Amino acid sequence: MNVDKIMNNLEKKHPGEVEYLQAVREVLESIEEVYNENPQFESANIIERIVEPDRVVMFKVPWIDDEGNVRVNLGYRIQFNNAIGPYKGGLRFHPSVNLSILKFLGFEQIFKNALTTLPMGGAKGGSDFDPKGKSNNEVMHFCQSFMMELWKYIGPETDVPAGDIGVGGREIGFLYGMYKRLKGDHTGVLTGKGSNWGGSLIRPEATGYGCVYFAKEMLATRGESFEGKKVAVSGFGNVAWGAALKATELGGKVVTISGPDGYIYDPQGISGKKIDYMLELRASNQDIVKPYSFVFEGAEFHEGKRPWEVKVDIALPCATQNELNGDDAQHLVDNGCICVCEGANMPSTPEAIEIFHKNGLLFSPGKASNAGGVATSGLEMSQNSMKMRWNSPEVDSRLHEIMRNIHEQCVKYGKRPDGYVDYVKGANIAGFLKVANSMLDMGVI
Ligand code: NDP
Ligand code: 2IT
Repeated sequence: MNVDKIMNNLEKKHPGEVEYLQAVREVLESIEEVYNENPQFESANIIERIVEPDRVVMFKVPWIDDEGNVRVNLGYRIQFNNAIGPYKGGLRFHPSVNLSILKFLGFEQIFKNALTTLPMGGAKGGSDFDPKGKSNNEVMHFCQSFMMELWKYIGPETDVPAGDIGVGGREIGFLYGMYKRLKGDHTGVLTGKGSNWGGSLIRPEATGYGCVYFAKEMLATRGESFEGKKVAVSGFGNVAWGAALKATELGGKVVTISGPDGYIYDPQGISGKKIDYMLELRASNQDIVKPYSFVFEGAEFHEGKRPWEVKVDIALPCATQNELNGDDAQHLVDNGCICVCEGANMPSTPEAIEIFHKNGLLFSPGKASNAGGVATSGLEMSQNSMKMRWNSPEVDSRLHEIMRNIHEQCVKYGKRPDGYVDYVKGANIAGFLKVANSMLDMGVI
């Protein structure tokens, strides 16, 4: 495999799709060796078939705001690969959403979902709709209009969307309501549903919990744990919230959260009602963390900065892609950080990852350590199919087991002769082999 040649061709076909090209390059570099050792992949042209989505659905979403103005947003669903199961992945509502970002997320989702051990293919979707400052009614009207188009392409055995940035329980409710009305079915077509109408317990917590369970496994390989460790978390949304809860429960002290406006440093630790307050901040639709510093004494707000300058033992980036660059990584290393475990998708830039690897940090890519969210979505699908409901301990223990299993797969394929585990390589190889071998089994389709 000639990675540069493949990337040059891809760049010609998809110029300027920076995030998508970044995600593809990382996977290709990781799997190069395994790919070359298995000529059957080359003869079936697996690479060209895996880097392009099966299909991209793009549509316009007209809706009317509270002042009576007609607004138009773009809607997308990228069905990337369904070799191992129905298409599965979240919907993101954020003004930055474009084809490149959704293709990178859909591509990552293929390998992430393969790692979960559950039968789910990869997909992603969303819109450039900005929930910031919108009323409940506006969000509802937008979601309803979005679903009026999307419902034609999804189904419990075809494609099962869920939440991501800007899409939480409220939005899933509005989307599901419209699907149910159009189709007349009460099925497991979306995950992250309310627990009264088919949602799984623990799904809201699952991504953050899973990320911390994964970090716990990594730390254990060096005889370490969360007990007494200082933890930097970025973001203040669904994933950051779950990660803060579980890291605190395991004895860690979470000292930061962040938003697009800057970060909060709370030296006393973000625990108990301060974590509950994160939910209020998120629900305010205001896109800022600054108010935290007015509510809790002793907390500092650092405008326009990222939390990676704080001295911590463990970093959990849980906000968005490319939010931790080479300089940030060097700060963490200089401050003695031992573990960086990604809760978001691709938050670390390639330069940052190189610095973590060079300095021997425990580093895990999102596709391994944030897989707990989609894994629990998979458990929601199982419960829906069985028309059953598991209790919280049952779901949590399955989630924990899945995260342990993903960690094992990463160690199996990522352990170097000197004992250092390259979790990026491990995750990419394990995910790739499962999907590529499945594609071989089914012929050229
Ligand atoms: P939320 O919408 O609940 O929260 C996202 C957080 O990131 C918010 O605090 C958001 O603020 C902030 N944010 C968004 N853009 C920026 C930016 N440019 N700079 C700094 N902060 C920013 O989303 P989630 O918690 O669900 O998602 C967070 C990350 O986790 C994403 O990368 C997502 O893909 C990933 N993920 C989510 C899963 C899930 O189950 N929800 C599963 C696996 C991964 P605001 O929105 O107000 O701008
Ligand atoms: O990035 C992700 O894995 C998610 N946003 C969750 C997807 C899902 O289908 O639960």
